[in-house]
Amino acid sequence: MSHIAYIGIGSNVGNKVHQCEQAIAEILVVDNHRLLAKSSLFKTKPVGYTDQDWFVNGVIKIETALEPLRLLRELKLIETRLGRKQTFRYGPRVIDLDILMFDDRKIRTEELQIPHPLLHERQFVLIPLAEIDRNLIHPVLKKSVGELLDEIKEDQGVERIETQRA
Ligand code: PH2
Ligand code: MG
Ligand code: MG
Repeated sequence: MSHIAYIGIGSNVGNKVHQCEQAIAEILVVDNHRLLAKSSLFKTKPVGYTDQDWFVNGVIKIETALEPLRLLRELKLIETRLGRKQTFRYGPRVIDLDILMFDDRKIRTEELQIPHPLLHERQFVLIPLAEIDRNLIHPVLKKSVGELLDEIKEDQGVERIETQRA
């Protein structure tokens, strides 16, 4: 069985763009993973804990044969390989790989929450996600990514990085 997963990518320590690109490359060498779409990368203001450096964020859409928990474990392995150390919640990270959506599954366990529970509040997720799939429906909120984005009134500080191919 193959599945569709959207993965959020973020970095705010070291060579941020390079680490995001490296993480994408590593995700794609996992068996049976196929890239379906890749957003631009964005320079984004930190959300949650604000006393830290700005982030680079992006989103990819992949086809995967893995079940969500297996995919999560692969992503954790890649985070560790790229040098992520445990800090504090919302704190600085070399790389962060989050499963944003997985088919139209709803999962709420200690280890894994899908859709990502903060996705709808965060322009650094919704803007790249909308670039890929503005009509994607959030299976819990039953609204499209475009609608969720339009509901956020404030500017959270998300700027497309211009030096890349669209
Ligand atoms: N990740 C967080 C907390 N805050 N802010 C931005 N701009 N980008 C992130 O990826 C991010 C964040 C926790 O995962
Ligand atoms: Mg995260
Ligand atoms: Mg994470």
